[in-house]
Amino acid sequence: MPMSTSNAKLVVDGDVDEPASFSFDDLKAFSEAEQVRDVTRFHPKRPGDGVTLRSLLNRVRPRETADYLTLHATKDDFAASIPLAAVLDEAILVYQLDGVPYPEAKGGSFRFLIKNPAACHTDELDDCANVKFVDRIELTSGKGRDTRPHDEAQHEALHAH
Ligand SMILES: Nc1nc2c(c(=O)[nH]1)N[C@H]1C(S)=C(S)[C@@H](COP(=O)(O)O)O[C@H]1N2
Ligand SMILES: [Mo]
Repeated sequence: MPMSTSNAKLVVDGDVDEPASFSFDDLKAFSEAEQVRDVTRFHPKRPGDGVTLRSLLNRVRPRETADYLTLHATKDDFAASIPLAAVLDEAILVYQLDGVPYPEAKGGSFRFLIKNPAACHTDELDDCANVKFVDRIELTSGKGRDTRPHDEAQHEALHAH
């Protein structure tokens, strides 16, 4: 009997040659070189394991025109759109904790994680772009949808609920 299963899928599409979707089992099967074990090395308070953003993109093959990455979370209608070049070697897709699917309480089934984000609303690559409950990564030509807060008042309001 499996210890835990998840039907959740991550779609990676948009300005790519081979749109694809990935399940927990798919990501678990990525090569060891593509895995990022123990992301507390980058974010002490966020445990788990992931795969590199690059390993996902290698499978969908972004087109030359793709220059932004838009992270969508349908669950709470949150989105962040960030320049692709800047995150290509900085981002991780976290998908498991202790060998089972990443818990929703921590932002699962899938959570985007930038290794070294800027403080909230100070930069395009800020902590607010560490999108929880990501179910779609869309490659775009130009900036896509972005619901991140613009100032401290909006940021406090977001964190209040
Ligand atoms: N889906 C989703 N992801 C999100 C948010 C959100 O409201 N919804 N908030 C963002 C903001 S503003 C911050 S600062 C971080 C907070 O991450 P934490 O809850 O792990 O501390 O998540 C980011 N990811
Ligand atoms: Mo934030």
